[in-house]
Amino acid sequence: MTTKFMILHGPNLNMLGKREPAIYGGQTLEDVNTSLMELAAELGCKLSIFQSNSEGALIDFIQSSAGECQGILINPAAFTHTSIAIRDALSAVGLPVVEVHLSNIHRRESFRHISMVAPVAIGQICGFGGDSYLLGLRALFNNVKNSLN
Ligand code: CA2
Repeated sequence: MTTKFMILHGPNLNMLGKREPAIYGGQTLEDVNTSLMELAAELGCKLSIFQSNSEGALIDFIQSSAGECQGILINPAAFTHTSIAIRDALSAVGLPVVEVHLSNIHRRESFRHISMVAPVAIGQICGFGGDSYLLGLRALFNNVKNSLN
């Protein structure tokens, strides 16, 4: 069976490349998704990609991953810092989770230093722009591959 991962983008990430390039870079979300799909083809895995500005829609998508995929790569965006509901959904599905951020949340405002998701993730990658996602997918892939061995 081909390994499949869920890629989740949280609120406002649909504006990537269109606003605030000094913080989030010039790549659009489509660019990020294209580079993820290229890496997935190289690794030999499948991706299911979803972006929403709505907390409930993100939670529904996370719940739908049970039995459908082997891991979750998520940039919860601002919900990182607020959403116990997203954390609970991730925890409930019991799949390996990698949290990614474009910016280095630890060198920004103090409210961004706290992540509700980090305690239920196997790891967090931040500060590398679109490369955070690619590094995160590699980390998730290796984690799942090694746990199957
Ligand atoms: O650095 C990241 O990836 C963040 O998850 C981005 C979130 C922010 O709230 C987190 O603290 C860190 C914000 C996403 C908003 O994305 C935009 C993209 C372009 C223009 C405006 C917002």
